[in-house]
Amino acid sequence: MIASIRFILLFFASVSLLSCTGTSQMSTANGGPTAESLSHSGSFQIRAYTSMPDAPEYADATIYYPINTVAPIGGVVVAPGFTERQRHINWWGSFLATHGYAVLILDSNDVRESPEVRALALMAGVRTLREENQRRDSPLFSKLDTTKTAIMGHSMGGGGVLLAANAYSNELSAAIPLTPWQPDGNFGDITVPTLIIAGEVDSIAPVADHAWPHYQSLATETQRAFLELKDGDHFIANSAAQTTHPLVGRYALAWLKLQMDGDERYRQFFSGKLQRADSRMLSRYELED
Ligand code: 9J3
Repeated sequence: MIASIRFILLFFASVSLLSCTGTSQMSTANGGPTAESLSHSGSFQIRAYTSMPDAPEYADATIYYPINTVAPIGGVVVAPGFTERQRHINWWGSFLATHGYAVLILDSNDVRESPEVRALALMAGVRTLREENQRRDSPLFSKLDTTKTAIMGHSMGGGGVLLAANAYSNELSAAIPLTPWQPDGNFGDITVPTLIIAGEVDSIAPVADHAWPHYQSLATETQRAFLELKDGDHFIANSAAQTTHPLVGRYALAWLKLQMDGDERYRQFFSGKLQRADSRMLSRYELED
């Protein structure tokens, strides 16, 4: 049973690998990133696997990774929201892997568990990635830069991202809450660069009660950005929301490249002409850098 589930997962991973390479849009002739290249799958071929040591803080997990990278790569851990499973957010796994990251997508132990518990699951995912770099039989053995780790999560998973970053910023490189849900959040202890992605008409985690006060509670010294999609609902960053993937994917990817990898070529996507080109699609945009 377990074996057949794994087979199916790997089968779907290789199907998405084919479609990823098929739609691959790389960069300009001079090799620099473009808004277009960040909005679609990258150039790396990817694989996925599920057989890794268990962590008590979460249930199953899948790690997506690029196979033809040379330099050590950064890692990203992604948590789903209330009642959700990996499949609701796993497009981030294939998308970010094609752009050169190892991505662990996790299932919470209980689909109803609180953001506090999801924060612990995210940090356990961070440890799992670091341990995969040490484990001789892991596909990621010796492939990771374990000083580069980001966390992402949807809704209560995004609340988990904020709580985890508030408590463990020194273990992280970047945080990206996706339409986060967390009442009464004060995240003034976050020092890690944080990009909050929100939806204007989110009725499950209304921006005025969640994402916006979260953003305002961040310290002004913290590198931070707030991206609110015009007419966006609670699910703009989920697997099914394909029309919003190019936009949310581009900002999240550029945030990781800039803030986690320190690649200054990606700063151009957060201000000036390239960012203003998105005005029509955004109901609010803030950047403090
Ligand atoms: O994770 C989420 O989508 C939060 C949804 C929610 O309404 O939580 C209330 C219990």
